[in-house]
Amino acid sequence: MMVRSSSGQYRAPVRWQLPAAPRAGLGGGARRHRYTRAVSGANLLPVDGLASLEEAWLPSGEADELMARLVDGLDWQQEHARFGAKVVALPRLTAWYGDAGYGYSGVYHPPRPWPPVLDQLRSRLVRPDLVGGPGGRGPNTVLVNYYRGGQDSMGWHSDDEAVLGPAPTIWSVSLGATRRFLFRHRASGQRVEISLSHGSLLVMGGQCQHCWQHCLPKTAQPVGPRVNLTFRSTAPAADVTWPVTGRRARGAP
Ligand SMILES: O=C(O)CCC(=O)C(=O)O
Repeated sequence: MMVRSSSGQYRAPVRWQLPAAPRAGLGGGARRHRYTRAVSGANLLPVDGLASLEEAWLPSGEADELMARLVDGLDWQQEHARFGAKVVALPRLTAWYGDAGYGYSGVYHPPRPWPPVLDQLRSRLVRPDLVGGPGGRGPNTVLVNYYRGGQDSMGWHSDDEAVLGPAPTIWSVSLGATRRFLFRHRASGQRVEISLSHGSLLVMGGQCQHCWQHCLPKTAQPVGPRVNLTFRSTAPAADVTWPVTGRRARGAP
């Protein structure tokens, strides 16, 4: 397991080895690691993928202002997804912008011009020291999710559509209420739990999307609204040449 350092070199992570306590109910020897603190630059995943978290990526004043602008200014949509014969309203509002389209669970977002505020944010994500940072190629699309309260959520899924490439990098910026975010290893069921707070940046890369799923569970706690932006490097569907592995069931309530 290697992590990219600020000098661009790869090194072994040193801080993710927390005690692994067996938990009842997860089955198959699955284990849960809890992270109470972000470790910038270190890999949060014990195997098969990269994920790094910077808690105060945006200063809180800037994050407050950005949240207010996005909540008021974006063109939020209530999407409906198809799961077999069932059509369900997704438990969140969404907006999509960028140079390519994107589809999942029967939802399709066509390409849409960047609002300047999101284009500026995107340009700040092109940093060689971010885990999974793509030698110069930054994000060209963003999916924005608006969670109005604790009952809004995102179900288990991976961002592994062919248009995201064989080793997708996902840059995830969170604003507003702090929420739990879980990873689950597809083969072993092992889980990793983190908290995504106001102004944080989570970067997922390497084989993370192929070997792990992730979700944002509902909570019974009274929590305020939250906006999450997942910036992606998305190829036009016509340009996709790698094998399609995508298995998608995002957002089931
Ligand atoms: O809101 C989040 O933190 C998760 C978003 C997510 O998983 C996605 O958009 O694919």
